[in-house]
Amino acid sequence: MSNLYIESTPSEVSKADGIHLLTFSTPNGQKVQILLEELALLYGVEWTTTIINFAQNEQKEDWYLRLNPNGRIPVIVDNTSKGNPFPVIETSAEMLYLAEKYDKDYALSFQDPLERSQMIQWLFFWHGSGAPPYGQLWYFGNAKEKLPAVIERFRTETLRVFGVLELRLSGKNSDEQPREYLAGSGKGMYSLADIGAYPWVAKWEFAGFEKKEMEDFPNVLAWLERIEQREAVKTGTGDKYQKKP
Ligand SMILES: N[C@@H](CCC(=O)N[C@@H](CS)C(=O)NCC(=O)O)C(=O)O
Repeated sequence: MSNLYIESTPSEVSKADGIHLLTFSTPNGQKVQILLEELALLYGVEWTTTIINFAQNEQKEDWYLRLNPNGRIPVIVDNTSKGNPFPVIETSAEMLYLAEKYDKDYALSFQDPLERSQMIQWLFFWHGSGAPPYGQLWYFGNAKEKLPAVIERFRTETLRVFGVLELRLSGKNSDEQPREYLAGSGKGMYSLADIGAYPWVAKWEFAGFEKKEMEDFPNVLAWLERIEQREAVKTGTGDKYQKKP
């Protein structure tokens, strides 16, 4: 047995023999949940899942920190690789890992190096510039102690980032026409770049933004509508990933 697992590791994790996902259905968890559901529909990819108990801070327990020293979800463990089980942390790295392994027809990623670079740019954009202020807005917005200047800072920054997505999708400044998706030539193609940002942006109402504010981003709203209709998106954000009582 590899030293990745210890006595307290749940057996469903240590005994898994394929791809194993450890998640909780937050926007970060949903990125990887959606991608796996897309890969299941496209290629019949199978995996097993452990829903992490946030109420008990399970993601900070010793056994979990062996898989992800950062103590956050999601994590995937690839038990199909040669040698020891291979853990992958950080959502964007997990998505790239899964796409490289399974998306042989480039249905959700790109073969062309420049289009692939665009996909990675927008994936990193959300990972580095979108999720951090949005996550802090979420945290400070729900904190007991209200710090108006802090909330305002992260609120304004999140709106600014929505504006960046709007500029990209509107096609202004770069393309001649609006785009349907963040990466790819012409109108673009649904890819990891969209899956990375979607579950966060889709929660705008929950995060306290108003319809009137969002009307400044018509191309983002149309992009959300386009993506939310996908079967894999419905499953990846749905009941399947709620902890059973
Ligand atoms: N940069 C990380 C962020 C992961 C992250 O922040 N996950 C949150 C849920 S959205 C989490 O595990 N929070 C629990 C905690 O901080 O203890 C990634 O992209 O994987």
